[in-house]
Amino acid sequence: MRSSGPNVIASVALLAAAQVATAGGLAARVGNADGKPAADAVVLAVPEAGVSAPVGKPTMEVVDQIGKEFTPYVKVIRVGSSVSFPNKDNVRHHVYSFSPAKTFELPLYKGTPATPVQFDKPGIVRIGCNIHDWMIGYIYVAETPYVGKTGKHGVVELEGMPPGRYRVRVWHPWMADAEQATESAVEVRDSAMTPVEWKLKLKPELAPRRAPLPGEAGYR
Ligand SMILES: [Cu+2]
Repeated sequence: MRSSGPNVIASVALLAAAQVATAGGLAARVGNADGKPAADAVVLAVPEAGVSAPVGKPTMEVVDQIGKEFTPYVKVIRVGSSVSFPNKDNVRHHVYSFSPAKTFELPLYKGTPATPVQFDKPGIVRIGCNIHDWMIGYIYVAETPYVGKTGKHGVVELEGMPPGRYRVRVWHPWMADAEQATESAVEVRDSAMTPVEWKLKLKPELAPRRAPLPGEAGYR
């Protein structure tokens, strides 16, 4: 009888090589109308027909409350994932959302609520606190595994994308225009980072962050 061992090993090696060779990505740069870097911009790539993307698993995520602010300000999660909202302050918070993508309420609490909140619909969830009006945060529930958030340099890279055509778009909490207006088709190629860039009209946030900085006397 012939052993199948060596053939199996060869197949696995070929498969691994094929996977390495057939991934590309996007190098996204997001700025304001003047081209200054925009942090906290969410960049998404949704595969068009013919691109087989792996189904990502839901994850367990955290949005803290620190210094009477949501941290991070913008959180990106995959649809189906859950978020816990630990309160790291010594005052109580009352976290809520009225957004259609997820309506929920965590009545006044300290510490970590026992049950994380599951986000089962894609969309933008704006979270607030009933006690501290200025506390505003966002959870972007993405329908694609190819998603990321820009850092302070306005840059994010999406990697491990099978080659093909994607609908690519960007969202920012201060964006004046509709998210859908930013969408375009982009071809992702093998072993290459395709550049994409947006200059967004950003209007100032209605409720600017105003928690005291560390070491500063609290204003209330
Ligand atoms: Cu609060």
